[in-house]
Amino acid sequence: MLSENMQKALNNQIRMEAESSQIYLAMASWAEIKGFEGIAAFMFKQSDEERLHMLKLLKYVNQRGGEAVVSALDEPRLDYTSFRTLFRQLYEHEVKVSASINDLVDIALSGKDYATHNFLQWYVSEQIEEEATAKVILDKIDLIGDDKGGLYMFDNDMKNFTANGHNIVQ
Ligand code: OFO
Repeated sequence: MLSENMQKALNNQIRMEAESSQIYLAMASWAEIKGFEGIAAFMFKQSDEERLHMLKLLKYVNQRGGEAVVSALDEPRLDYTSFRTLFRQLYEHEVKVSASINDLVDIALSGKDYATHNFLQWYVSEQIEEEATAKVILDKIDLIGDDKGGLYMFDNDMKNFTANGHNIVQ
């Protein structure tokens, strides 16, 4: 059985993952409108993954005798000035998610909830990967700047990257 405290924290994370999915979806739609198919494909896929992160948590809460909450979400407020600003926000968002997962681990440990601690290890590893991916992409886009040719090639790279799975981080 989950403690009240743990359940509340997990429910907050459910909301955070759902909002992550919305953020990626908004970014995907923007990139699609701009004609950047590769970036859009990457963002659509990330959005789906975040939804799965949300579902995994929701099912865990219910499975442990708790009650998962499906709450209203904030509309993503993003700065679409450039791809650089977009990817910077993405990276910063993932860093925020990692901090939130770490807080959950803390709560699990201090409440001696070893089952939840064990469950959360999947998220800890996932966040290492997601943060690293976002950082590599951000570094690449920082190099390209606003060069149109560079962006076109980057979009193509993203297309292959999404089609071949996540192996941009070596
Ligand atoms: Fe990328 O955030 Fe989920 O875990």
